[in-house]
Amino acid sequence: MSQRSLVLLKPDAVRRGLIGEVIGRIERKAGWTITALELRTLDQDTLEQHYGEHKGKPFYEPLMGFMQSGPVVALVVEGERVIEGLRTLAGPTDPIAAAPGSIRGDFGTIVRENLIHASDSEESAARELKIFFPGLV
Ligand code: IDP
Ligand code: MG
Repeated sequence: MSQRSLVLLKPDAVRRGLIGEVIGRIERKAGWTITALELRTLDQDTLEQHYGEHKGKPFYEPLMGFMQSGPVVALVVEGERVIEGLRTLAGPTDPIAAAPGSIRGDFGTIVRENLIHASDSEESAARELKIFFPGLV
């Protein structure tokens, strides 16, 4: 089942020079294709739409600040079971709990600065793709 997912390489990944490393892992998955890619600095409005489900939680405001602390790489990835597959590639939210071999497990230590966002369901993907790539057909 071919799907589309919205991926963000967070400001920590960009700052640390890990764009190539992370995108390389995505590219090496057979049959997955990057169909849009852009380096951009996110504004508050975009982030409120993207992370609206977390509004009011203790980590929300620091997350907003962090996500605006530098540019992110936003990309669209298409392919077989790409939503589930990217979540596996990323690892769980807490990088210390994430297995070595996953992106968060290999490179992260701080929950907030966990390098990557990937849509968690088809519904989220559709919603997030509209926010970041509204021109996509
Ligand atoms: P996810 O990115 O694995 O889907 P979510 O629960 O949707 O995780 O949280 C969104 C983002 O908010 C996380 O990726 C992480 O950057 C941050 N975050 C989530 N929980 C915490 C927390 O307990 N402390 C600090 N930051 C958090
Ligand atoms: Mg999430």
